[in-house]
Amino acid sequence: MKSRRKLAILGGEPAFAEPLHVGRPNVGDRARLMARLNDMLERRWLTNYGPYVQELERRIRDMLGVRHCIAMCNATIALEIVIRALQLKGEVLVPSFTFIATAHALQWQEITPVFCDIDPRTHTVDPGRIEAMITPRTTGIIGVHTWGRPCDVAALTEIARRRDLRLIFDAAHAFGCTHAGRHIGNFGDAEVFSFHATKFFNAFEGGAVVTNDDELAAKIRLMKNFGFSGYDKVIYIGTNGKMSEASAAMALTSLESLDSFIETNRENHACYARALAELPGLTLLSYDGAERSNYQYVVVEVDEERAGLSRDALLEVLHAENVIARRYFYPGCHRMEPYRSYFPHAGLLLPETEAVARRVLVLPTGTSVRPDDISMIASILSDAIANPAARRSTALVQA
Ligand code: T4K
Repeated sequence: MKSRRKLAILGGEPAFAEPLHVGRPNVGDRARLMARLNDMLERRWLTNYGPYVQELERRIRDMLGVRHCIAMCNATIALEIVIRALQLKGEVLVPSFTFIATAHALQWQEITPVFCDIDPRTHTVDPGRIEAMITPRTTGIIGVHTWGRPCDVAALTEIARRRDLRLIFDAAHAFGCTHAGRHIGNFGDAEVFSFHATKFFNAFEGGAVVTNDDELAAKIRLMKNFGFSGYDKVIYIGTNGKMSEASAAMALTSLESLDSFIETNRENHACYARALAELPGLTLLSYDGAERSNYQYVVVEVDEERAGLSRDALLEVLHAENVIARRYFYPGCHRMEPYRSYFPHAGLLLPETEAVARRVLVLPTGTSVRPDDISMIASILSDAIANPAARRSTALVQA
């Protein structure tokens, strides 16, 4: 890793000479990765359910204790395929406080995402509000395990059963996490992981569908390969959702470092907790110590009144110091196109989503962030809060 020169905050230069990004990829053992890529080239088997993809699926299945794992090119296509395989149509309930891919995976297939508000304590969809939004056109619910913190799985499962709806979990953030002692991946009709470069466990680009439903798994497996069931036989409409061997090689290499990535994230999170504890108006979201978590997001909620600065002002300060923090998932899917044109008044039913989206600041973590970086980030925040008028401004924050 390149060393970063750190400069005095009060000087003319940013505190970090090189940007410290949210979403910096973790890279496992490079020699192992290169050896795998070399073998792949020797074999001349580059994609279409090659040996690395098969090994990855087997390992994930064993790790999660789930019957089926189908590796995919990314989580967005994986969501689209699951939605299609479950024959969802009409309306599907989904939180607005999520990455836009969750909503787009529905709208792409002309299914209406009906945005449901979140519980402000958990940032996941509020089951208490779901029922009132079910109409005769509703066919399913997509819960999102935001930040890797599980949804209220029991309540959503009960509603889905009673109202005869299909239940999918967008588990893009939740690889390696458990809920009620079981691995995420075992709940609902199916769950979808993302292995994108910015995830703590990455395959360059990638994702996976996991399910305990044999019939659904068989259908998804064919659908991700154009619907081919044999050399010259197509039995479903399908698409190209296949993971490449190069991605699987990266994923297998990441898997070997999974525990150490999680340990680094956990230590970084604890370090942030100590460093931010005394700062007024900043609350670090915690993970349930009784479950296994991947700690891949460091999420801070900013209380503007107590901090004396808004979330966006703090973001500006951080960007000026080369700390590329993010305000996921601002402003909420319902305020992005095409949804804001389709449902211009959706915000009236989403007060908690709107409030949380204004408060959240995501800070850098992962293997490229060290404890002294975290101390520096905390002093930048502390100085900004102590001297709100003296902050350096930047053009990086977009309207
Ligand atoms: N569902 C949920 C709940 C999700 O959060 C996501 C994805 C999905 C579904 C869909 O999964 P995929 O189809 O992507 O598998 C990033 C990721 O691209 C996206 O995968 C992720 N969620 C989302 C939360 O974050 P952006 O628009 O923020 O990407 P970008 O290009 O701004 O990069 C984020 C940061 O990472 C930047 O500060 C730069 C840094 N970065 C990024 C890459 C790619 C690096 O340092 N190196 C890199 O190679 O969406």
